[in-house]
Amino acid sequence: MKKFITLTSVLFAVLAMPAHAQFAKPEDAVKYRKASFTVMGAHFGRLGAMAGGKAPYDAKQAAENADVIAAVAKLPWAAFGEGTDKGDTRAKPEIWTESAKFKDAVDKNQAELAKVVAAAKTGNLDALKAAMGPAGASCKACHDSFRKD
Ligand code: ASC
Repeated sequence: MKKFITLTSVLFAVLAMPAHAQFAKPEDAVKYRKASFTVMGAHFGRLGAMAGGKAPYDAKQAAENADVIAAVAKLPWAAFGEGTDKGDTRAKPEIWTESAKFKDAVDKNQAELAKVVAAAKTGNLDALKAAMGPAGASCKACHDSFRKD
């Protein structure tokens, strides 16, 4: 029982840690979020190619790209913790000085990407096309406000 209580308190302590504590160093968080944006962009781009007629529409591939986006789109946001505004990053200071606005932009992006994921899984190209525009716009809105050129 005592061991259980100890284990439980360790688990709660870990869950309660600020996000940045999940990374040994701020540079690791920066690398991690950039890597996750790269993966997200690659798979969003593949869906974009299909939606835009630059690649043949393949419902199975669309669903597979959507699965990757569903998993990866959640990842970068925990990697904007304290001390991660420096180094090899295009993150603008506004991410931290206007954090409510940043959170809104992130929430909007998550919501639009969830629609893309759902649309990609319908097997219907028109549904995918309809979801891609607003999702791309929500990527761009965040880049315009919170990413250096
Ligand atoms: C992409 C990608 C982005 C978005 C953005 C939309 O394919 O990598 O970051 O679309 O360019 O405006």
